[in-house]
Amino acid sequence: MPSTQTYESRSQTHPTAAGRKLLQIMAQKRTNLCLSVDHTDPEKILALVRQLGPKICLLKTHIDIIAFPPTTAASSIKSFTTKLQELSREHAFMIFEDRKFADIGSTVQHQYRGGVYEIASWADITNAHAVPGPGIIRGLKEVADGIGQPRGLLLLAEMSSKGNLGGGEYQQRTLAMARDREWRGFVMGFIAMKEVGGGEEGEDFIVMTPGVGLQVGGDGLGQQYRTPEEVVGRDGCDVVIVGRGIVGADDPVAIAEVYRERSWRAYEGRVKK
Ligand code: BMP
Repeated sequence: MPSTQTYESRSQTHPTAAGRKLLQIMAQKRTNLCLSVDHTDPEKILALVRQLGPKICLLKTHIDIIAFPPTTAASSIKSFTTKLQELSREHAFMIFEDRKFADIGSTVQHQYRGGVYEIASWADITNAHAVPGPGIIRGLKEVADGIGQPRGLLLLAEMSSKGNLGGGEYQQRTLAMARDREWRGFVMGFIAMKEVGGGEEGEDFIVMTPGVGLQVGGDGLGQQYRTPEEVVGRDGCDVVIVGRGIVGADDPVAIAEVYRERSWRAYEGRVKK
């Protein structure tokens, strides 16, 4: 059964600091919309985020698709991520770098902390595949613990794309990995298509779901879209992730409001049941 607890009440008890903060923002701003700002031009991204900041609880980035000017890449990246952080404070949203880490613990530590992106320094939330086993979580957590700010991790339990290998037994084993007490304050939830877990005492995984459109459909490359009502109301997901449905629209602000409103109403319907 989809969770009928409100975001507000979950924000008091969620086992991770990042989760408590996110749920609080969602309740205060009345939004469960995450903007996936899948654009390659850094200036366009900043302009969109300035416009859409008030409507979202979370901004999802793919830092490695952005075309930073090559000669000044490092300083451009730093100034870009600093501006995103300023906007996140101004408009009260969190930042989720959709990095999908998938390597051994030692390698992901470098990828999370270092390189040109220094993801751990600016992204409140990131995600990882469970394929490598628990060492990936341990590695990421060690980096997160050294940051001094709330940092949360989502595990990919299943994907929105057709034919993905997640779900089923893979998801059960990912859930078992997430439940380990060692990272209770770090693993905040899942990328999944419906509610996950909740069967154990004090457990509360935030489920974020991509593949959301205003109607059911696809993109010709495997992406599958469901509506906010299906995702939040019927299947008990918490955060709706929308990319091209907003970024590619003629009027992103108006469309973002439609997504926000429909996703929020679906949530209200769910918690009132
Ligand atoms: P769009 O709404 O334009 O289809 O974009 C979905 C976004 O969510 C993309 O950034 C994609 O990388 C991400 N995503 C997804 O579509 N399915 C998943 O299972 C996991 C994702 O992170």
